[in-house]
Amino acid sequence: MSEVDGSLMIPNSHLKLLPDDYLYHLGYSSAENLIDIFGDIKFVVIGGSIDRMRNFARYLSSVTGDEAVDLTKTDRYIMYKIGQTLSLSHGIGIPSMSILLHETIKLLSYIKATNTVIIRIGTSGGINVPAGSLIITNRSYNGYLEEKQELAILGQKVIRPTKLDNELAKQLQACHTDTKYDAILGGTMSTDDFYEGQARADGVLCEFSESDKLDFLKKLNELGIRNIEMECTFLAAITAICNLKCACVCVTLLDRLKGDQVLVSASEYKEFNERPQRLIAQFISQSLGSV
Ligand code: R2B
Ligand code: URA
Repeated sequence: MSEVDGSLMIPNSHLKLLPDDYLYHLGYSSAENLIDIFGDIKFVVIGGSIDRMRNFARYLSSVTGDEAVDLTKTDRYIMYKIGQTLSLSHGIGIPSMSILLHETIKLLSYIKATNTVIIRIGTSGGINVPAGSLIITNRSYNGYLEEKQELAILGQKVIRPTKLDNELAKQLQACHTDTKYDAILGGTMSTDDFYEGQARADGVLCEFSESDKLDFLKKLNELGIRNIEMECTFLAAITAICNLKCACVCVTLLDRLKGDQVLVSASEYKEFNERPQRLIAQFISQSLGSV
């Protein structure tokens, strides 16, 4: 297997010792004929919310004409198959999303998938951009402003680089046609907390001043960071190791230089959530040659 031929790389040699691998949170086993069910998958689109990913499945189905088939087997994550695309929910934050990614990437390896693209569509807090902007991540930072993903493993800090496919990011940006808002390539900071970790002063705890907060948010701006969310670093790190192309496209719900509270109306929230979906449906249908 090599990077050049688009094969997946799963570095864990222990997996070869398993007679069967039960993907517990997805509810599928390698003992099943996964190729019959998932064999043609080329795109995996993931997002935090169940409703968003169900809506995306239905929307993509309306664009490509492929039926949206509900393949959900557990109460943890939803899974729809729409032709060659899987639409999966991942919950909030890296601990929830990482489980989904481990099991989904193993599933892709069991069907011998090649050249698969994984795209996260989500929401985020913007930095110096109008609410409703689309940010396509080109650099993925953790809360220490490093392009790294950290995890405690066997009592040790394991650090992995975060790397995204900038060609894919540019291809996605080229799919943007709506003139009402911009699709911007920019840095994304991922945090393990929505409140203090994202420099919010409206949580239960807050030990920094308003001016410390603004200094930090301005520092993000100077680094080219355009949004803050809670998953991108792990996505970028694991997909780089496994030789999977990945992208992260998030709509901003507010400009964090102007405040902490997310105050978008229900109708605005719905329309903002549809923005990444429209971009990705356009990209997938273009890639499949169905438009
Ligand atoms: C963006 O929105 C969620 C928190 O509200 C989280 O999943 C994220 O990354
Ligand atoms: N999601 C986040 O993680 N942060 C925000 O500010 C908004 C949505």
